Amino acid sequence: MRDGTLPGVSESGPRVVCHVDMDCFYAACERLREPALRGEPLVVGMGYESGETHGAVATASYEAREFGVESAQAISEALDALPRKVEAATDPTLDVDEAGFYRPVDLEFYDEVGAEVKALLHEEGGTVREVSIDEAYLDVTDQFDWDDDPRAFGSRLKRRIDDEVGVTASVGIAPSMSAAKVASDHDKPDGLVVVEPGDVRSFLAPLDVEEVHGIGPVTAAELREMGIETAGDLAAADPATVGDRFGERGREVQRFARGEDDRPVEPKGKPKSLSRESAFSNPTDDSERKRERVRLLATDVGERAEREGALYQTIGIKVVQPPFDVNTRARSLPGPVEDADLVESVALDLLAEFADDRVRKLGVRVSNLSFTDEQQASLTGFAGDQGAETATEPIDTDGSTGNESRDLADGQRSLTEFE
Ligand code: DCP
Ligand code: MG
Repeated sequence: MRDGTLPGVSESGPRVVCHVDMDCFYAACERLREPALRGEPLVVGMGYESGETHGAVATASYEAREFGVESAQAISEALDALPRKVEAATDPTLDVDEAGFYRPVDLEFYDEVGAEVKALLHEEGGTVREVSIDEAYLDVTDQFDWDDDPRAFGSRLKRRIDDEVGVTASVGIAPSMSAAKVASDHDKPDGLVVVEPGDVRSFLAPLDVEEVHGIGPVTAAELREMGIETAGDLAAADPATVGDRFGERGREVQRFARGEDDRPVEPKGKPKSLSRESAFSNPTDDSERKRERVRLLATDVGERAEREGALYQTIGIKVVQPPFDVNTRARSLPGPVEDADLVESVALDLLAEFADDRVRKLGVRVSNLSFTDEQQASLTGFAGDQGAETATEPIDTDGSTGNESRDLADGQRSLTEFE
């Protein structure tokens, strides 16, 4: 950056960065092949099977969210809030209008739909950073500048996604990645929020600090304890205090809160590890519940590795005991494998040590990756960006560790270092 240049402003003027995030993505995909589900409360469950009560909510349509159903909830809990239509139809104590539809996750199909959206973004000619199955950044500075009509560009992009793929996206357009990300989330679903270069800080200022890119619920709670409730409070806080408490990443999110973010939109490299974590709504020492959760996580990680063409030589787990005691265990294999059953059995084996312990959160990870198909690996990111937290690393932003992790618990993703 040249002296006297505003952050996010290159020699050619402020960048035009779009963040695209699909609305209730898995549910939108289900509606694509089953149009009767449109407008209905719809829950997509991971580890869920038709008619059963096990598994966890991957996503819920906005209609289902009105009943209090949310990502990472146990399906049994979701069913209490929103019974199945079929059951409501035969049970006189239930109201069919207050019931919904449940479908199991079909990642392969969602991946295809996600890839269609990404292909369309690539066609726009800018630089695309694919972040997850339903999310990407697009830098169109070379195609477009702020004197053109960014809102018209965003509308056209949304219309294309809707017409050509059949799902709705929320789009944020701003001069930086972090501001574009907040903008796309600001008016979901079907949102289009444009934040002009001079307006970033004032746009962010009134927002809850948790909405700042890279801040998850745990950090937000800590910040609130320090009297920092809004992005504006964080922007105005003493950088030394923030730095002492949260380290370099704390300073980075403070810069985001100030609208300072020079990170270029770069195409995504290959991950170094793949992981998934999930918190219990209440800590549990029930060994079968823990095993069941690890099975779900292992299946998900195994499937993702398969889709990304990743072989792994290390399988690990993470066990968080209340309040924030993070334990990791890993086992190395003699050579690289792609074997989802092995991920499950090794993960369960590693979990045995914690069979009697109270546990708040569990994670499964494969690492030491090699790729069978490099092309595919870079095209189909499932998880990735930022947000989720661990006690050891209270603030997480999309850095360059290359460790992709999805947090089933709080619906955010992270590049959390596992060890
Ligand atoms: N997902 C998941 N578990 C979570 C969060 C998400 O399996 N804890 C899956 C299902 C989502 C998809 O990832 O459809 C995309 O995640 P988002 O956080 O973008 O959530 P949605 O697209 O479902 O909803 P929104 O409209 O809020 O973006
Ligand atoms: Mg989404």
